[in-house]
Amino acid sequence: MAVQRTFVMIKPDGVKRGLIGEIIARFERKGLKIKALKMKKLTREEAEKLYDIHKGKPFFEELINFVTSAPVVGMVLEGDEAVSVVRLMIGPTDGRKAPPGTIRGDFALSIGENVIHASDSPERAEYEIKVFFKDDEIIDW
Ligand code: YYY
Ligand code: MG
Repeated sequence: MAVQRTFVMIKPDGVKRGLIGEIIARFERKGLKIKALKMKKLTREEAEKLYDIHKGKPFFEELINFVTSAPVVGMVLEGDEAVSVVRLMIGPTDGRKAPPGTIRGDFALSIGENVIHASDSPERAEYEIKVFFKDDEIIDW
């Protein structure tokens, strides 16, 4: 068993559309453990840190403007193979191509406004968790 932590963030479109409960419920029902949970409005600096690997890409400015436009809800989820399990549950980046049953497949019809972010590796998860959470906001239970 490889217990991992991953970072998930409900983006401004998910928050504005009232999908916070629906999305958290899916992760809880799956059996993932919520170790941290926080709503906040990202500063530009935090958003650029979270998405540093995309700096210089054509969609970068639009992405940063979007994720700082309204509050987001971040969480740390823990479980066996949590990184790949959560990526499977959210589906591919483009909501139009994401299969039904995935979060993006069920709720997104766009590539830019695709409801949710999740880390793509355990290393990225640890980096992104540090950008969003202070150490004492992560509960050991
Ligand atoms: O990890 P994931 O969110 O599925 O996709 P990434 O390739 O890491 O891109 C991050 C973020 O950037 C994506 O969720 C939407 C936005 N984006 C975009 O607006 N247009 C693209 N062609 C690619 C990504
Ligand atoms: Mg990504």
